[in-house]
Amino acid sequence: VSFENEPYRDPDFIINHKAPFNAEPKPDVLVQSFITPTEKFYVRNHAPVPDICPTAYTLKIDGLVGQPLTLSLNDIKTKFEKVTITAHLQCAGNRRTAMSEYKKVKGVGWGIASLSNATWGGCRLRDVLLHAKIFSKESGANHAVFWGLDFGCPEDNGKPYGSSITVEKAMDIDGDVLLAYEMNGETINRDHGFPLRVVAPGIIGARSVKWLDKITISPHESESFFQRRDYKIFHNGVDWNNVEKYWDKTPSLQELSIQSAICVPAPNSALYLPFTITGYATSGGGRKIERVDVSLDGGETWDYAELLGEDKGVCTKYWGWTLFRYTITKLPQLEGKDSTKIKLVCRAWDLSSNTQPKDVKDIWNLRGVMNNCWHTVDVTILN
Ligand code: MTE
Ligand code: MO
Repeated sequence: VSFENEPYRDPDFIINHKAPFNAEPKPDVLVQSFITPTEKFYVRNHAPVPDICPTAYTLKIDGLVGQPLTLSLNDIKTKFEKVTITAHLQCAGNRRTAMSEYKKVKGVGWGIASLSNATWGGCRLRDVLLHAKIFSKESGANHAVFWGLDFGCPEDNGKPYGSSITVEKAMDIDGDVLLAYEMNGETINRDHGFPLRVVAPGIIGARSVKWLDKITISPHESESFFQRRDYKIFHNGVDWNNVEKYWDKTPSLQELSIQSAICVPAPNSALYLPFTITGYATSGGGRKIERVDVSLDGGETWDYAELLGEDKGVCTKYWGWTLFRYTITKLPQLEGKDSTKIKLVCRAWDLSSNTQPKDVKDIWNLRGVMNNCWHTVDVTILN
């Protein structure tokens, strides 16, 4: 595979892997706006970026449907109602580096910024599947299986990237799964799936297949490596010698869990009062973030942060992220001293009262996925 025809990228990205390209924005840049500018939106590729001619492009729909379809880009844009939603995408590998620091895991290292928030324009997957006369669940129509056009994924013997979601999610009128051709009001760019990608909000980024080639309605999950082997939380006794035994027994990840992180200040900063903590909070399944707690003493005592922006537009669920802010004006233990070291912590709560686990050791897993433990930042406060 050749990486000679990759698109232009923001020089400010933190590059975690060059080819295939995997990059995240700097944490302070990430929380500068509710909508992430497209050039700052994290990129997670498994192969070279395909260069697709939009006029020759077609989307195929087959499997358990009464009317298999081949649709042009123009068909997608004109035959189906256009909807725009705000949704964040988050890689299941977000915060993997921190999990690996506790005990080594395998996978591309990610800091705290392999998630971003955008507006997406496209048609509903539901409308396309209704047009294709999708069979009932009783006939075995259980999974919507997606294949991309990015041939050359080394993990899967050079096959393109693929994965699947349930038909229940795909057909849920409040599920808001889109076939998106616009991102932040513009034609979606090459890194993010031009000319058409799935946006499956509320579930791990891995299911939002880019450069969408084909949708098959199937009784079974995708056969792809990325559905059957990867993106699973194995229990902590699973290692590289016995993992094969657990591949089929361990469910593939769908909905995201609850997550938050402090993006400003950076770890080990030295700061004067007053200063402001800024971060993000998200949950899976479109569950609203009800509350973010901030601690200045490593989690002994907590206070509520101020929440910013929950613009859910036409959706009934909260697919977008929530930013939070907390300003520290006084610190009693600083009195009479030149400086003091403190441990900042955040943890979010969603409308089901889910909250984040304290320790990474309790959720450690072989692939380093879904690290959502309390996020801590050590800083020094100067007088
Ligand atoms: N789709 C294809 N075709 N190829 C890929 O490598 N990566 C997936 C998903 N869809 C991927 C893909 C993963 S793991 C994530 S987290 C998201 O795309 C990232 O989307 P983004 O690059 O637009 O941020
Ligand atoms: Mo991902």
